[in-house]
Amino acid sequence: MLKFTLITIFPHMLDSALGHSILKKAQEKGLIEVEQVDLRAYTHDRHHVTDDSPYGGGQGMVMKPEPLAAAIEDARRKNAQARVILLAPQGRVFNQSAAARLANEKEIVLICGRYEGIDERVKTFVDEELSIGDYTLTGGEPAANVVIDAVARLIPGVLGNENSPAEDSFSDGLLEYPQYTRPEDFRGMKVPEVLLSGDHEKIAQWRREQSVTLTRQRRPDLLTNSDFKISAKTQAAQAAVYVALVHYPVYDKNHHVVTTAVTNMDIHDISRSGRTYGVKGFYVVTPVKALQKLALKIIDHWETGYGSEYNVTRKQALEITRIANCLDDVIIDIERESGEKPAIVVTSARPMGVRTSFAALRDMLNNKTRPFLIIFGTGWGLTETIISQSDYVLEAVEGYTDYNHLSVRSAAAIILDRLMGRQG
Ligand code: JFT
Repeated sequence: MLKFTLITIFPHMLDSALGHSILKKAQEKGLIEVEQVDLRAYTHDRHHVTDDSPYGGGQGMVMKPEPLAAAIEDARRKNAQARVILLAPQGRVFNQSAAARLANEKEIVLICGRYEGIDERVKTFVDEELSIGDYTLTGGEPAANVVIDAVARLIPGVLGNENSPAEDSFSDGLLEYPQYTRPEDFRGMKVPEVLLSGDHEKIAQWRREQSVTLTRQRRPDLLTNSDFKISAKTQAAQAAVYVALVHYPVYDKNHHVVTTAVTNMDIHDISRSGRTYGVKGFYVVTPVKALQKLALKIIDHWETGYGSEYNVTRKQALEITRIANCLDDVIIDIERESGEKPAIVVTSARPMGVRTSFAALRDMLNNKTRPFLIIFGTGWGLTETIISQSDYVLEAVEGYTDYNHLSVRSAAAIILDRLMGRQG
């Protein structure tokens, strides 16, 4: 049983809201009680005045301290365990976790002011100040209405189904998935096939993906404080991303097509960046057998050899690393693994025509259309042939200087963070 006491100059303002449906039943069942106290009962003048003009001048009126203090003291006398809350635009913003916290109280006193606010000294009589959000109201009553509603529905028995609050929007930090009911076809708009399938596991997965994608698109702020549980969900909703590091064909500094050497540091660092950001596979592309062997030795050492026991995190990173003869083999491998041809994204530090922004590609990855292959060149960059065969040329990573000689492993880390990193 949770008892709310409202202190207000409009003791009937919430009658209608409390007199219907769920909150009405909750009171009938004795799960909550709401008492509305008329602040004017604590005035001693003939006109029951509760407001006065502000010291220092300015427009409007301010709530006088004496009636409010007397009403709070009386409420504390009658409700010994009460938590006294002042609704105020300056209060901490009320959210789902505040609602959950208040649902554990026995007694809550809500002070609802009017006009331009209350005398500052009344704040020493309260336990906390709450605002219901960043918009302006005419007074505290509508805010109290919101607090009562959000808190009451968390009390066991108030909602028919006892475990449904756990499935709400916000309770796991995500927005809720889209809902449908009959008819199956409404004016040409069909209910998503998966919901008709009867496959409960598939339905649960679809809903989770919808929640994550919607939250990323509309309320990314809800994801920033999230834990690893949510980042794993986020991952599930993202397109499969593959990375290729091409050693042939690339240009040398004289614009000749050459094969570059495979380097230990590129393989290690791009593997680790790829593993960090959730890349599905990292392909080291070289037609030179000796260099393939070298790459394999690097991977194998850390995957299965002495290094795998000595450094477990590096083993995990290199698990995504693969060797390929040429880009065509990479594309075939991705198609075999994911069932679809990847969209090809190339990167280049050289100036060129139309480029896709990081934000646009990030959106495409979140909308999970098809797998993506991001190709990085070595030496002086990817050849025109590869660039002309790509679907997207990603914008360049640039500073504000005329010097642009990032190593490919640095560029890869920056680009993966922009496309797949958690954004503060
Ligand atoms: C608003 C409130 C707001 C808001 C208590 C009292 C007077 C009106 C007002 C509005 C702006 C500036 C006074 C209140 C709230 C919110 C709570 C009062 N007003 N000064 N709670 N939650 N978002 N606005 Cl007293």
